[in-house]
Amino acid sequence: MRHVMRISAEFGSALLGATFFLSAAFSGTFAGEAGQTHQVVIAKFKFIPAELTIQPGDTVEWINQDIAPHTATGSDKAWDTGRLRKNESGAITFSTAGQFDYFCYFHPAMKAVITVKGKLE
Ligand SMILES: [Cu+2]
Repeated sequence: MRHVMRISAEFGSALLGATFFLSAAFSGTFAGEAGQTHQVVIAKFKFIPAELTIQPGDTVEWINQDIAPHTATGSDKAWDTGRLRKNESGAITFSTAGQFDYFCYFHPAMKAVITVKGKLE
């Protein structure tokens, strides 16, 4: 089962993501509501906030403020921002409800969770 859709690992691809949301909204996927974007900062080897609750169709954007590279990688490896160097960001859109535990591929002790509310389809 596919839970998420990767949009981009590069901040510069944000336009592509915006285009996706626009077309999705017009096709009725989100009942006319475009998803919101939530930011998670990675700093001092922590995801901030470590717990985040969002709605289906919302996007989470991770921004790495550390010198060390990090990732946000689903615990089941179903999704991954890829390697984020300092000041790089990566975005993942979550389209189905559920609890999505994740970690940093380079530093597995770094853990956090995204909870996607809403009805299961
Ligand atoms: Cu890391």
